[in-house]
This record gives sequence, C-alpha cells and structure tokens, in this order.
Amino acid sequence: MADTASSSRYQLLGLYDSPFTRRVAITMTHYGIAFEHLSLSVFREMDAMRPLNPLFKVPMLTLADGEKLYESAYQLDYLDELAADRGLTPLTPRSGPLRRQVLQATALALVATEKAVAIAYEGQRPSELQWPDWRSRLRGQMRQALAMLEQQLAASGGAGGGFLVGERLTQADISTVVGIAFVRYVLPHEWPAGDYPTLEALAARLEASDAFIAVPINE
Ligand SMILES: N[C@@H](CCC(=O)N[C@@H](CS)C(=O)NCC(=O)O)C(=O)O
Repeated sequence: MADTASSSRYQLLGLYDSPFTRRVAITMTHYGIAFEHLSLSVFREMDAMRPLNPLFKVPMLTLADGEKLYESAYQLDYLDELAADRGLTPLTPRSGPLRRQVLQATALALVATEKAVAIAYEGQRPSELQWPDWRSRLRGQMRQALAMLEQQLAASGGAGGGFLVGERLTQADISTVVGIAFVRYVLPHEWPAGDYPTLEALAARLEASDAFIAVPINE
C-alpha cells in the first residue's frame, strides 16, 4: 500500500461516545496518523450528516482521494496495513496465531460493546415499548463477555501491567477499554463496579496514556 498518510488529510466522522469511532481515532493517534475529526451526531445532526454519509452510521473514514471506508473493523485493517508499511508494529498482527488470538479477544470486546450499545438503544424507546426481558438478556451477554475478558486478562498478567494478548498493547486492549468507557459514560448504572478489577486497572492505565487522552469520549 502506498504510504500517502504524511501528505494527506484523513477525515473521521462520528462522535467519540461511539466506541467504534473512538477505537479508530485512538488507533490513528497511536500510529501517528493525522486526521480531521468531524464531530457530528448520527441522531441530533442528521441534516449536516446527510451529504457526508446518508447511511447515518459511524465511524466513516474518508481517505485523501475521497474514498470512504465504512465499518470500524475494515478501517482498522486499512490502518494496520498502513502502519506495517511504515515499519510500525500493527495493533492486530498481520498473520499467525497471535493474529487469531488478538482477533478473538477483540471479538469478545465487540460483544460486550455491541450489547451495551443495544442496551442504550433499548433505553431510548418509549417506556411502554421497552422490553425488560430483552434488556436482561443484553445485560447478561455484556457481562459474560466482560467476565471472559477479565479472566483472560488476569491469566495473562493484567494485574501486573500486562495486556490481553502477549506482552504488548494490541487492538484487543484498545477495543476492550473503549467499550468499558462507553458503558461507564453512557450507562453508568450498568457498570458493575468492582466485578472486573483487572479490566478496571487496564482501563485506568490506557485512559491515562497519550493516545487515549487525545481522544476524549465527550468530543
Ligand atoms: N459494526 C459497526 C457498528 C457501528 C455502529 O453501530 N455505530 C453506531 C454509533 S455507536 C451508529 O452509527 N448508530 C446509528 C445507526 O446505526 O443508525 C462498526 O464497527 O463500524
């Protein structure tokens, strides 16, 4: 892939309270790829978003030549390839057993995150149309995924400063921590404080790092 990043302008569309948008922004910051953040809400600013992205789904990453990339996983795949071309270590290894392990831990993070987002949407329905059993199911799935991540992180030395897979930061860590941040910010009553101490320690460590600080959840 041609490395045009240094001379180009990337645009990332979406608020950072979207965990999917935030993980892409943190990844770009981690790689040192400059971008313009188009901070528009898919719900409150539809008129402004329509000409940019009539799908009203974020994140959307626009490349220097105007090509638009949808779906955060594919945006991350593009960024990892760019990073590898630049001699950086990709946050998801490009091949081998470590790639599979990082993708699987990231999949758990996405289950937790997607179920949390679904709980938030359920809460926006008129109260007479809300379905408590469905919310309970979503909550159970979210907590199951978090418990599996907690177990994996504890087993890999997370309490002592380790990461979910191997000995360095990967996309699994970033996706997990942005999911946790989303729950705490948008659904604070849904975060079972103290149940996942190793995940909480990882979140505290990463949220204090430069790449996370540069991408605040309220922007
Ligand atoms: N799998 C998608 C999920 C993106 C997603 O669900 N984004 C939400 C914001 S958190 C959104 O755009 N919601 C508005 C909608 O889907 O109508 C990705 O990773 O890019």
